[in-house]
Amino acid sequence: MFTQNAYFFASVLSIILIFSSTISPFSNFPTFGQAPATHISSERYDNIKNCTTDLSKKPTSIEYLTYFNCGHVSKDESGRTVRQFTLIVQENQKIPISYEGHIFDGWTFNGTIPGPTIRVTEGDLVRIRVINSNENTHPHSLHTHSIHYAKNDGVSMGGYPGGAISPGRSFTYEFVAQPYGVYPYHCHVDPIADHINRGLYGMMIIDPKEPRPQMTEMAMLLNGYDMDFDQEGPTTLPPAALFDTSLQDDAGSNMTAGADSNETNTGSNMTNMTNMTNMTNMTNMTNMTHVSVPSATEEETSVEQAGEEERDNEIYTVNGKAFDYMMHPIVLQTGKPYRIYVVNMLEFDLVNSFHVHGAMFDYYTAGTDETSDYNTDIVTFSQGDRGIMEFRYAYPGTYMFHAHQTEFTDLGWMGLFDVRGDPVNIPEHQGT
Ligand SMILES: [Cu+2]
Repeated sequence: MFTQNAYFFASVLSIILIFSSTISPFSNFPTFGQAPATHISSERYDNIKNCTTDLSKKPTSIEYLTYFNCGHVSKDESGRTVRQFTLIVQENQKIPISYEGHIFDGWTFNGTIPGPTIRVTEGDLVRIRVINSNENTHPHSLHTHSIHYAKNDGVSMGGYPGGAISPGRSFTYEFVAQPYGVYPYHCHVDPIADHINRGLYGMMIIDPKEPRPQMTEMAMLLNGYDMDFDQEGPTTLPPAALFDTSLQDDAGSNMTAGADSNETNTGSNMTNMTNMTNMTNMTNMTNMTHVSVPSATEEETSVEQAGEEERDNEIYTVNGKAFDYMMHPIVLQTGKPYRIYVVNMLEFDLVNSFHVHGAMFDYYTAGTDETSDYNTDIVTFSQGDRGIMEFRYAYPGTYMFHAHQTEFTDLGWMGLFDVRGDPVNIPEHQGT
């Protein structure tokens, strides 16, 4: 089974590679950032981008890797390319997120977590119609990162109708795609963390008008699942009374009150540990910088922080399903350049990362520049961070890629590259 799937995926990638090689004239096309002699047509560009012809497909997490939805394409009166997308929000979706039977009670854009990768070109007029299904019980919205009018921002501040679409209603967001880069999109209805955790997010790629150097491309969206929803609900300011300095003499009992009656024993232990750790750190700082030891107020703040840290995930993935690319290694060829668009939509955990074994990659933060920021084998993301990785392998073999947080790796965020071919010499700083 494992071998069959690996070969199946290899054959799919081979087809992509063969297809890519058939458009060889493109290899002589001016490289990204240089002025072209002729302008590429949007049809030809969409071919190069590997745009899907099946816009209604629900890609599996394996297919998601190379599933690029470029919308229904037309031209307006001025000749501008118009791309139209439809995203249908459905709640109560049973999403398999592991090979061990874990089913997530998710909310989806078009039936998958993550939602489809939306791919457009800088300067396109983009229309995204979001339909909130009749049977849903929550309002939803679509917030895309990048530049647009406030009315198309998908937030309710300001009273814009696109900020909260009621069940049974729809709204069409419209903007001119700019600037080029890789972006997250997600629902922005409160409590936002819950609407994100439930699965309402995806990736949007705005390609530059002049294509990037051609190579095989993949999309990888990093996410997690808080499966028990134990912390769902709004996050609010702690009661002001907790921070009333007149109560400092009674700090111990205030802390108990601040911990709330529903604190578990585990929570209390964590709180104590946090306080101890903070005390130790602060004491060290005191020695170095002569700042005062923490006051009772500061300790109470750490109580609240400890409470926040209880919001976390049970499963972590790339493209939605734990260990999927361990079960189905991604077949690569030595010496060939690859590009991965990566977006971190992890909620609750503040930091995620992407580490590649056996190769170095050029990294383009947010994908908004034609020159890479650095060459590395690990990149760290906070929530919503994203970028582009470009790399080649010198030697054949099986290589891991995974979060460098061991916990995330153990809980699903790990995959394999199955690199084939003869060893090749990759110049220093390799890149692509
Ligand atoms: Cu929502």
